[in-house]
Amino acid sequence: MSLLKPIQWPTSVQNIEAKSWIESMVQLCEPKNVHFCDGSQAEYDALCAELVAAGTFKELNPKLRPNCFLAISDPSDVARVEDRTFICSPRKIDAGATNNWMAPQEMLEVLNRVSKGCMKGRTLYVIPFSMGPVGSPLSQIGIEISDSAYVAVNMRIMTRIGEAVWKQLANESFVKCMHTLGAPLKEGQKDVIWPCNKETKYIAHFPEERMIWSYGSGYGGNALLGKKCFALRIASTMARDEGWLAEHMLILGLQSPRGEKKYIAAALPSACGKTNLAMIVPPVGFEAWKVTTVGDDIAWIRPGADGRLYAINPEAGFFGVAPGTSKKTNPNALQATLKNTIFTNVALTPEGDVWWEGLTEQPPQKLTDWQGQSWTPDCGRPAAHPNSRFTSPAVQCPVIDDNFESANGVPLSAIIFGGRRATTMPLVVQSDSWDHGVYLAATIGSEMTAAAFGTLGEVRRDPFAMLPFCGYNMGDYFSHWLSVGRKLLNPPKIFCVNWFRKDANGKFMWPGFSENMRVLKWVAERVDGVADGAETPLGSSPRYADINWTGLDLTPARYEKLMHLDASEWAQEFSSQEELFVKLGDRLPKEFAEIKLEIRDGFANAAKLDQNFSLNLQDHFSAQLPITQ
Ligand code: SAT
Ligand code: MN
Repeated sequence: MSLLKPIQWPTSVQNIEAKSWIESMVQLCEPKNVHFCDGSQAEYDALCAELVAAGTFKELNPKLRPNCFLAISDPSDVARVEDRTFICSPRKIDAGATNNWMAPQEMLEVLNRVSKGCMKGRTLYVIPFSMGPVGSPLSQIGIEISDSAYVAVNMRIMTRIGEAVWKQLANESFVKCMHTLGAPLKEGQKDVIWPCNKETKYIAHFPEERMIWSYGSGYGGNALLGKKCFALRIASTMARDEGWLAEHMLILGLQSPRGEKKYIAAALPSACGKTNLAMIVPPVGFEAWKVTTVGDDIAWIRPGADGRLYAINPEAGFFGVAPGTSKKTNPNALQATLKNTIFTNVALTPEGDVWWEGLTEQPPQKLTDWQGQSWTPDCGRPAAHPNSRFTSPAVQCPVIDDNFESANGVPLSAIIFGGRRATTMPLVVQSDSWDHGVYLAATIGSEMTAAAFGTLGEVRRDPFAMLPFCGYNMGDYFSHWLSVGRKLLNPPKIFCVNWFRKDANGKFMWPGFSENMRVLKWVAERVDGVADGAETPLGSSPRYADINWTGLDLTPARYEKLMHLDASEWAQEFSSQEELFVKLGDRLPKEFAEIKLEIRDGFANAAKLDQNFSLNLQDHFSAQLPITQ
């Protein structure tokens, strides 16, 4: 069936490939209207007003939160759906053992079938966007087609959208980002406030065609396709082909009391505090240090002519986890959410403001919870969904870095990798070399969080914090990291951290948040070669005396526990790492076998010094751990 009304092409839309793709999607999806987004404030305001009229948005009290809205999703559509996420490379092996795969042709057949008429009764929005400053050599362009006005307004905060992008498109290729809620409306059918498809969801990636096709969900990374789908899964394959890196990393600027500034990137899994670390407020005793934010989630990183790595944040906004964000944990993020912000799945106060667990020590006496039910502190339910989010413009962050818009990016001095581990992993360790750092990052594990459907708290391997986001074979990804490092004259130093270690009573041993600054200072000083450390089987770690403890009462005994490498925990850790290695098979870089041996020797040497350690390790290395050659 052809569209009744012909498409009214704005004059700025000239790219032939874009036009024919948009045309074909319009034919397939049969929307009621087609709207080309120009990215203007007037358009944003009009779409928000429509969302309010539809009941999807509630306007918050303009005196408390000017130009802010609250959206409540369907209870079944609250997080990324990893089991419905597919990498459709022509060969299964190129998606690798850590990704779901379907043959491109087969997936296209499915998507074409389910998408026939999928936008009936809805408007199809065409959203041209740039990931990174428009025109920067490090930026990339995408066009998202979506039948969700919620997506259109979120994309305006998260990316740079509008006319300038069409101009740029005249001489650039683009990533096709197709999104539908999969919820067509019949003639006269009343819409629901959060349309989605409860039965069928596909988040499909076609790396060869640089295309994404997302069906059935309206939430976060499933629907805002510039984010995980493009900036990580598709971009990681572009990066592999072109010699750069697309990473799940925050970027921060760290200025020492002497006025020297270093940029540090840090990879941590979803909902493990990247936003908090990116905006960290130095604690008592560190007032002369200054931290600025370049990005809180994604870094695109390229080797520069001077042999260093340069990074941009391809995003323009923060899609941050709300619960736990407070004046104490992240005052800068709170400041960023005071205006022009979209909240999703948080609770509503009687005054028309928002609330979430942790925002204040004392919860309000009465709230409307994220499902629209009335809520009191003793009702036994969380008021906000654990994966509830705020979407805020990055420029509203009071400590946004001067180079946030820099076309050339910022030079990286250090890269930090981390996971959420109650046991096993020490507070911080520095790798001995680039290759050793790649190995440590590749073997990281983390407890699962509410950011994805799955078993909360279960430890899984999350290499580079990229497990759900790597668009190709994870073994090839490790090799790519090794090969990028080999070409760098001046590579960043690599560190691993764990803020989440717990004591025997299940209490966090490290205070985290602003106190992480103590670790950042050590990192910066290691980069300069002025801080000491001790050799451990995993790399160098600060001794108690190497950390500045002004203003924090943390005893040497407690520190010892935070840094301790426990032999039996490591026995388990090694076999869990081995499971990942076995899964990756012969795509695992050959270099890893040698690094593994070195680490084993390190543990064996430590064992010589400690009888207890020795017994377990002997067991472990002789029986449980086959060393892959
Ligand atoms: O929903 S998102 O994928 O954007 C958030 C996250 O998991 O980091
Ligand atoms: Mn993330």
